[in-house]
Order: sequence, then C-alpha cells, then structure tokens
Amino acid sequence: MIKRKIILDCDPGHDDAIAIMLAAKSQAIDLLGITVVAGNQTLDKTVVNALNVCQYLNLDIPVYRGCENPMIRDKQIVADDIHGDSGLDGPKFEPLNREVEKQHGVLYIIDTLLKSEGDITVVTTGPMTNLAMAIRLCPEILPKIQEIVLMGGCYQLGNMTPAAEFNVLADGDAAHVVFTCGRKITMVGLDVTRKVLCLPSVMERMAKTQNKASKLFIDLMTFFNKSQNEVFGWAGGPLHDPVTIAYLIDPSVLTTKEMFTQIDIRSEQSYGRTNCDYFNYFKKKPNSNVSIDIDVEKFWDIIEEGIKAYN
Ligand SMILES: [Ca+2]
Repeated sequence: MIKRKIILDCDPGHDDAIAIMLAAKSQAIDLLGITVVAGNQTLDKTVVNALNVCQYLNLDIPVYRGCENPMIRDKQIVADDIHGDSGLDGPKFEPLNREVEKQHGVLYIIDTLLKSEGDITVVTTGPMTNLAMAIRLCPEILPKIQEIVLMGGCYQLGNMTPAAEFNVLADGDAAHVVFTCGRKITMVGLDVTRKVLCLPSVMERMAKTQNKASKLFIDLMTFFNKSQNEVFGWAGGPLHDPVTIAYLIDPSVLTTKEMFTQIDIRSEQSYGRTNCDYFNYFKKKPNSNVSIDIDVEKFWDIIEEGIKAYN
C-alpha cells in the first residue's frame, strides 16, 4: 500500500490528540511532521500538549511551533470550557523530555512542500493560520499540495456562535485564504463530526483494548465528554478531528458533496461562517468537497483499529 504523506497542523486539544494517535501508526498514512497552532489553548500550551502525546505514545515525529495569533484579528480565542486549563486536561503525563524543533512551523510547511513531489496532503484540525501564512508567504507551494483536508466549519449549525464553528471563527481570515487557494479541499465540518459521539458504549468498547493508546483515549474522553455534556448537554462528545484522518485511511467513511464555500470575514454577527452553497444558488465553480454524511460504524471500527495498532 502506498502511504498517504501528510503534515498534521493541529491545536491539541483532546480530539487533536486522538487524531495524532490515529495517524501516527496507520498503515495508510505517513505522518511527516506535526505543526502546532494556538486554538484550543494558547500556543505555549498546545505545543506542550503535542509533545506530551508524542512522548507518551513513543512517536518519533517532529513537532513544530507555529503561529500564536490569528492573521488579522487581535484576540486569540481559546476553548478552555471544553479542553480545560492545559488544553488537554484529563491524562497525567510524565515530565516532558521531548523538545520542539527549532524551525518555525510555517517555514517547515513551506520547505517540506517545496521539496516534495506534490504528494503531500495537509491536514488541519485547528485554526488555519499556519497553512494560510505559508500560502501567503510562498504561493509556490500551492501546486505542491495534493489535498487539504480540514476539520472546520459547518453548513448547518455552529458551535461557537449560531453561524460559526470554532476553528474557522478563531481565524476566519486564514480560512478565507485556504478556501480561495484553488487546491482540492475536503471540509470535515460539524455536520458530520456531531454524528460520531463518544457515547458510554464507545468508551466501553475502546477500553477493552488494554494498551497505552486505549488508556490515553479513555483518560482524554472522560474529561472531554464531561465538558461537552456541561456545555452542549450531550452524553458523549463529538470526536471532531480524527474524522479527517479516518477519511484518509478509508475515504468511504465520508459522503461529500462539491460546493462553492465562502468564509464570512465581514460581518459582526456571522464572522467565521462557512457559507456552503449546498443548493448551488450562485452557480459558481465548487471549491470544496463538503462532508454531508459519515458511516458511524465504519468510523468507530477505524478508531478501534487505530488503538489496537499500539499493541
Ligand atoms: Ca483541534
């Protein structure tokens, strides 16, 4: 099997941590590097979290520090109501002895893409600041991007405002740069990620594989489910970010529809809205494959297999 080469740009984050876990040992994926952005928590914290996950799972994958603020907006929003003070509350990690790479995350993305054969997919599971900055700094990378698979947005309801999903709201301008870049985009939004709720039955199933990865999964999701329950009233939290990786492992897990998507970067009320033209009102050329459904059974099978890969 030819492995899909990916750069994972993330803001760990409980669901980002599971995405790292799933990508790192998959036979279908070659995880080249992890670039980190501020999002679920401040950059200092999300970088530490990425390093902690790699150290805990014994993954030899370089971690790069990216942008700590949005491209244009003054204020970095964080999601401490969902992810806690550390951004990854729940598990207890050993003292950290991993170090972040010296190169800036944005420059790593540029260098790696320029040197490639055009066979690298960029996966973003946080605000899209790093990728957008890389595109603006060096547009020559564009033809080298095989595909952009992003967790973000929604064509239905947001999770931070009625209109907007967190990753896009946190840096709508960066999302605008990405959605107008002209490369193939697969958008994994709340419309599908809210269908993969980490319910008690899922927790029981994943706990059965008794290894490092299942322990991390349970420690993370126990905290995540509690805060999702407090904020949204759900019995299990939606496992947003790993859907991107599950899609790369088995594209049939998602049903997508080509749509023209624009980011609202103008309004006060709906800033960060992904306006996906589902009914093709605008008669514009589609710029995104928007996920509209997910095979829930298949998704949990992929997660379970991902956990078992650590046996
Ligand atoms: Ca994330």
